[in-house]
Amino acid sequence: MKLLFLQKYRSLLALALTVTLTLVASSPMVAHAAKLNFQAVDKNGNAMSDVVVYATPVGAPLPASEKTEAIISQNDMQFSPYVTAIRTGSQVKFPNYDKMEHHVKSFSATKEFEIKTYERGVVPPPVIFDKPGIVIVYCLLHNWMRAYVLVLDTPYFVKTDQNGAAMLDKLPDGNYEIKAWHPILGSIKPPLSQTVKVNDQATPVKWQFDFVPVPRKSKSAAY
Ligand SMILES: [Cu+2]
Repeated sequence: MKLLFLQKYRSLLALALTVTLTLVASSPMVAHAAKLNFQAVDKNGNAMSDVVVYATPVGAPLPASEKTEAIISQNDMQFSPYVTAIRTGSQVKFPNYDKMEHHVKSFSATKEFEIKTYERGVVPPPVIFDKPGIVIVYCLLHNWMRAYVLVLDTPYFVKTDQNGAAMLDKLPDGNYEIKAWHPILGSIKPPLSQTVKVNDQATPVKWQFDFVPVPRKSKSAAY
């Protein structure tokens, strides 16, 4: 009887075993990791880019810090990218790819620094951001130039694209406090916040801000 059972279902068992092994082989290091999709819109319901969405585990420790590096270059008389999120302790390089000189300066309490006038092709020593918070970066020679650095204790962050969309994956199972920040909020207004239980839901977590972002200042607008 047992033999008959095995013969009958042998192919089915083989298939099940294959599926199981495939799942095991493709599993990440953590027990289970999920992803979350986000959608950010402004007061009128239009997509908002440059929104940093970041997740902090509730009742669970943050993973060990790892040093990362980011680049904010000077291109076409602007900082690029406009918004950068990094983890506390990370360093940022400010290479100048313009024909003009630039003079980079932050007055922010989170990280005050100055890179005095430097020309094309120069990559000054990186700036280390050792405290969480918001840093506004200026160029003292070109008053429209501005970049934002959001320094975060959590490694789980992402920035929305032109469609207002973003995705966080590799999130360990659990509850997260999720926040959404945009440069218009600056360091005065708090970011939007909600608590989410992570699962593989297809429906994005939605954020609606109560303003319409003003366009980024540019050289042409400055004269
Ligand atoms: Cu400049």
